[in-house]
Amino acid sequence: VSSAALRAMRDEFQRFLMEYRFGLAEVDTKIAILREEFQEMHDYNPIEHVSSRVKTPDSLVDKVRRKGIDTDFDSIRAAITDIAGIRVTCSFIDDAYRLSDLLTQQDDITVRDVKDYIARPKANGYKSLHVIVEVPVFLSTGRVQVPVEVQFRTIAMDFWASLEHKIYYKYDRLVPADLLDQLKDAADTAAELDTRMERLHREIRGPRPGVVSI
Ligand code: 0O2
Repeated sequence: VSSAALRAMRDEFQRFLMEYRFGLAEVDTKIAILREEFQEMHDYNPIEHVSSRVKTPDSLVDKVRRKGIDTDFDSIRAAITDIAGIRVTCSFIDDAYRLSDLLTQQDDITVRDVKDYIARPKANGYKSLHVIVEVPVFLSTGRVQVPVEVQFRTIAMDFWASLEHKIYYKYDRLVPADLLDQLKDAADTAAELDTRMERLHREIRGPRPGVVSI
C-alpha cells in the first residue's frame, strides 16, 4: 500500500470518528441542559454524574472482529451503535426512566433502539437502560444523523458494572464460574440497595404534591 493510500485511509477514519464526536457533543449538551434546568425548576438534581466517550480505535476494531462485521465504514456504521456513548448515572431508578423520557421526547431525536436491562437484567446481573438515539449534526457538507448510545443507570448499577467490566477484561472474557456466581450475587445486593434507597428517599420526600396520602 502506498503512503498516499495509507494517508487517505487515516483521513477517512478520522472523519468517520469525527461525526461521532459531534453527535456526542450534541447529546452531552442536551443532558447538561436537562440537569441544570431540573436543578433550577425543581430544586433537585437527578444526575449524579455523566461520562462520555468515543470508542477507541482498538476497542472498535476488537468489536468489529468479534462480531464478524465487514470492515467497510458503511457496515461498521450500521452494525455498531455504541461508537459514541454517554453514561448518565442517576440517583434513583425513577430518575433514569424520567431522564430517558425527557431526552427521547425531544423532536430532533430519533429513537433507534431501546434495551431495557433494568426491567430485564442480563444473565450475569448487568442492569442499565440503553437507548440508542440518532441526533442530527450539521456539517459543511450537509446534515448527518449520528447514532449515540445513552446508558442510564443508578450509582449502585454503575458501581457493579465498572467492577464487572474490569474482572471481565482481566480474565479475557473467560471469568471462572465461581466468580460469576459471586458477581451475580453482588448484582442482587446492588439491586436491593437501590430498592432500599428509593424507599428511604420517598419517606424523606413525603407524599408528592397533589397526591393524597391515606
Ligand atoms: P466496552 O468495552 O464497554 O466498550 P448486542 O450485540 O446487542 O448483544 P452490544 O451491541 O454490545 O451487544 O450492545 P449492548 O448490550 O447495548 O452493550 C453495549 C455496551 O453496554 C457495552 O459495550 C458495555 O459498555 C455495556 N455492557 C453491556 N453488557 C454489559 C455487561 O454485562 N457488563 C458490563 N460491565 N457492561 C456491559 P462493549 O463494546 O460491549 O464493551
